[in-house]
Amino acid sequence: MASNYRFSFGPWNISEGADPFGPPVRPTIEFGKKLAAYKRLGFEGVQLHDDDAVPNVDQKSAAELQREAAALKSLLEGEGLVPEFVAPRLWEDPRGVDGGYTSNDPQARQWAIDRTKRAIDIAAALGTKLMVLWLAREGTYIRESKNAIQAYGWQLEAVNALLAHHPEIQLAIEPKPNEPMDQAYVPTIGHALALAYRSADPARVGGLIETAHARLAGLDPSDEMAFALAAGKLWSVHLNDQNGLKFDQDKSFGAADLRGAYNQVRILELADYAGTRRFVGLDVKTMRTQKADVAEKHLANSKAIFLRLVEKVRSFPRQVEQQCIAARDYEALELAVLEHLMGK
Ligand code: GLO
Ligand code: MG
Repeated sequence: MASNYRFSFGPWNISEGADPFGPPVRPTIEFGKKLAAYKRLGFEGVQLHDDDAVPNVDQKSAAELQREAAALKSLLEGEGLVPEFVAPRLWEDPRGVDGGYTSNDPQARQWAIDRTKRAIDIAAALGTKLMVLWLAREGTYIRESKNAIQAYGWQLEAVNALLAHHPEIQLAIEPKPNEPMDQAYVPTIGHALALAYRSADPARVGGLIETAHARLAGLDPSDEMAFALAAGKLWSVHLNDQNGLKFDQDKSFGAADLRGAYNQVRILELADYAGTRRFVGLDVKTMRTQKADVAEKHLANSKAIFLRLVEKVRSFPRQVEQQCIAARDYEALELAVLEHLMGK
């Protein structure tokens, strides 16, 4: 039944390999060609930035947004694909240089809200209710540059304005503690859900947990997921991996910490996440060294590892778990887990 899971990724997960120290190393693959990869790799869900769905969002009229989003909707339907969510890409626009919703510049704040409303219109035209807010530049490089109390207020105002814009839109906040900013205002799912509960409609604000982001916050991704799951607010995941505290690596799922990956799968299994029909998103990055003709392996491998780990979770001997817990013999439980993972 492992095939119950639905998988998704975004077009940015097939990339040219540029990094802050060097140019692209692989040719650009046009969006239409990327769509073919979804089927080939067994993915059903397409995660979209607003400008992945409709290029040059800011320059388009409302009618153009509708028309282009409707065209994409038919294209996806024709391919048997489902748009999972739309995310406003505020961080690439010069107006969002110092944040959008929390910029000190009132014009920039207004632009950020207006741009996100356009992204909501795109989501509605595509037929998805889910919007992901990765609050990339909502934070500071130096603490003295903003009034953080005021910034939290502005963030709440923005969330409420977005909820008011469309009665059905659901906002999944994707926390990340740093990068590009030194310090982000919503570093963990706890911060995200506090914002949700303070909003005008808490039922429509939840979260998306990314493995690497939790690790960068020094937290365990499966516990972050559990916190959201306990509140019925884990609306998507970005599974990947992270080798310690450094830049956001987006490594293939399980590549750095297999046991941590096992525990993320375990928590999703305990919550019957597959039964919710929500997607398992893989926000993984191709290694820069990977040649163009084998540059999709990070997606294929991450999905394969996920499914192998589903089998591992399901085949773990329950009576051993119960006996060890009853005896409070966690050393024995730990060995049993390690042996199970090693295939004994
Ligand atoms: C970057 C984020 C990014 C978002 C995506 C959707 O660190 O993980 O990939 O998930 O832009 O908003
Ligand atoms: Mg992500």
